[in-house]
Amino acid sequence: MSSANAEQTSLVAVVMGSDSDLPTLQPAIQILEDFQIKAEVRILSAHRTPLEMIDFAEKATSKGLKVIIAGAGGAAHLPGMIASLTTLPVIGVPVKSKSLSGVDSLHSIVQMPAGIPVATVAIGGGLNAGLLAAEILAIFDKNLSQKISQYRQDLHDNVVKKDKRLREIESKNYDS
Ligand code: RP5
Repeated sequence: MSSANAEQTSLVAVVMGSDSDLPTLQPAIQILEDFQIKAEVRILSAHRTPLEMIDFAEKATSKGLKVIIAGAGGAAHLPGMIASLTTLPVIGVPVKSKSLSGVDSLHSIVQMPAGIPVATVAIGGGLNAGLLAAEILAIFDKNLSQKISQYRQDLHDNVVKKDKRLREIESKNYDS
């Protein structure tokens, strides 16, 4: 990270209920870094450290955060509780759980009461959460918007390349 970047205010927070959620959130952290968006990363549990979670959410706007990504598994109350404490957009990431494969996390995060929204991505959807946060910031940042367009172009070109190769060598010889 450059020293200029180190001095920037974090625009996005990536918070998770447990360090066991980190592998799910890491793609969000990485894509934000790739787009040179400074992010604050925290472990804050709605159940184990509720007061720290409240303190974080109540100060989020005043310290300059614009979007919060919150990942949790199981009962997964973290995204919804943070959303109840701030008007910043909250993106919820359901973490795949051991007992119910993350369906519990998904249902918990997505079923918010009217008035307190959480934008919920797929189970394990850390990457899309990071991209969605970048897209929100890009509404007012042309340079960032161009980077996201380039990312989409690269996705497109990659599929076209794979399609070309598949047609050239036939499916039985295709090794993805
Ligand atoms: C949730 O409980 C966390 O978000 C995590 O997904 C789950 C399990 O936590 P650990 O027991 O692995 O710390 O609060």
